[in-house]
Amino acid sequence: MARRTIKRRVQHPRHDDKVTVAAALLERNLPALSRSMTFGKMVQQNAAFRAALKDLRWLFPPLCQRKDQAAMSDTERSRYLCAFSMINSDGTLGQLVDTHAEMHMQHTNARLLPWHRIFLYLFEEALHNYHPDVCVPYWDWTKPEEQHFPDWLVNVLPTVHTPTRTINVVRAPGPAGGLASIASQTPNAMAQTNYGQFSGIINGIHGSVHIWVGGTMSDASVSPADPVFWLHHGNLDRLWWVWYNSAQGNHQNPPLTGADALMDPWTYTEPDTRNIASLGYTYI
Ligand SMILES: [Cu+2]
Repeated sequence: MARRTIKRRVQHPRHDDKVTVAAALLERNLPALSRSMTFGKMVQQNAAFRAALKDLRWLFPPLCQRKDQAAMSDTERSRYLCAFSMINSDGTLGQLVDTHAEMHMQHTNARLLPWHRIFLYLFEEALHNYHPDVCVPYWDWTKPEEQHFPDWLVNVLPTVHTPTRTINVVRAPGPAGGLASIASQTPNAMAQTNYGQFSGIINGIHGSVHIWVGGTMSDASVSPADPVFWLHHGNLDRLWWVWYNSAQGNHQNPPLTGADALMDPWTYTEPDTRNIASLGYTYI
């Protein structure tokens, strides 16, 4: 498959150029992205284009605004599902599912949130190849009105071909009361003043929701094949951002050093995960 000439440029970034460095990291970490690229991204990654077009702000996508799934319009939902099925067809989703099935210590209390922040970011970037306006939605199961499986996803049961397997998504959601009782632990997590304690409780809620959804979601070797995986992790990522910026969180970072701070198999590190704006998104 023809690769774009931009590939060569971004492998040798000028270190004074944050946008190019970010683009190089992205290129190295999700090679499938070089298969297609939006015009806006091409311009962003090319210093000469950027300089020439600096007054054309509309060409540069603003921060991705990640929304509550319950607040999405029908159009936004169908564009998310369209982009999801496109990255399923092009093989990117399958690669992400296989990466999640590997052992990267991504479910320990300290690594759960930063590792999955990068995972969601790479997924969102892949969606942008098809719909630059689509962002990862979040499923806010802390709200009583969202304590059931999202209706618009009930009949979305894709078949995902990974490089090694074929996964047919299935589910068996538990009773609404079960989800409410899992979610009732959230205020306790948010009240913690220590990252490890916060993340430990969040990790428990995380796993319980996976099991509540059941089927594909209850098995970490296949769970990202279910489109709701990304909405569930979107909510965890959002809660982390809220806690981090709260008085209790007080901008504490996960206690990770050395190899533990490398978000393998990618080249991102824990400090790369600290600011969601520098990863190009925000929560609304
Ligand atoms: Cu996971």
